[in-house]
Amino acid sequence: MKIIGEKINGTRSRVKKAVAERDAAWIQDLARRQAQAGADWLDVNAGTPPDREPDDLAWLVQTVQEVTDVPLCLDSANAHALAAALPRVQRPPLINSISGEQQRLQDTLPLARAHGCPVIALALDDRGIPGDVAGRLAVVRRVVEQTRQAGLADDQVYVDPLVMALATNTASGQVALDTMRAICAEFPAAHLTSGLSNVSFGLPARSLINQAFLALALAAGLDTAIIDPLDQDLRAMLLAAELVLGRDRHCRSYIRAYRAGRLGRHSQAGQNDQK
Ligand code: THG
Repeated sequence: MKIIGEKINGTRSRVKKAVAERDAAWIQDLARRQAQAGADWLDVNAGTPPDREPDDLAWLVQTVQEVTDVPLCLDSANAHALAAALPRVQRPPLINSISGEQQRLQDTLPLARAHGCPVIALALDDRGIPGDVAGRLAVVRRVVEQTRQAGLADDQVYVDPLVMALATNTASGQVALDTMRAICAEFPAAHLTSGLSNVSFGLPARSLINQAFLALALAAGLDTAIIDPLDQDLRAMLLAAELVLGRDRHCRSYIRAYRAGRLGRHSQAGQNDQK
């Protein structure tokens, strides 16, 4: 599975402060740590009002690129912010995101095409986020029709079924998982991504919930996720789940992580077992 590092997100109060104060060193440390932890992309989300967002996102892009070569995932619903950021990116970014919202499709899809970027496509439209699988699938069908018309191959599209908090609706995990399976079956060439940590908002011991959801989502076809790459327990679960699903040839990644002491307290237990 590919990892999009979630931590540079202006909805987090510490990040919001760093963006407001143009605290480059603090942002760069967060970028470096996620890159070192193996993130495949770094999400950058300014989280500021629409009038500030173009400047703030452009600043984030430049700041992060000064310390890492990891490509960016430009996280904004605002086409003006994306347009300000895109000329500054050094490597093709992932655009996060388009959706079935008419205006957003009209404004953002041409940007993706002009810059040759893959896009994340959300299962929501002008009427909101459909509550059931059939509704989400119908939205995704319409969006994929548009991405195809714009000349984007399906493997340039990362479909996001949208993961909502379990704390507000205990069916939201199941709806997301069923939507993943349906999308996988209908659009086998498209990628499947998710903001995984959304599922645990408002609940205690969040990492545990994220871990359970990650294992189930991998089985449902998830191949990319927006996660905290610094969460060691989550990373250990990812290695174990991929191994169980037969996606780790010769168990190589799992064993390498074990030898490097990256399986946390479980590696200790393992050593004791062998005595
Ligand atoms: N889909 C897509 N993009 C997305 C989301 C999605 N971008 C934003 C969000 N959802 C994914 N990113 C986050 C980032 C942080 C958290 C959750 C999702 C989060 N942070 C904790 C907090 O702020 O309390 C903990 C942060 C910390 O201290 O590390 O929960 O669904 N396409």
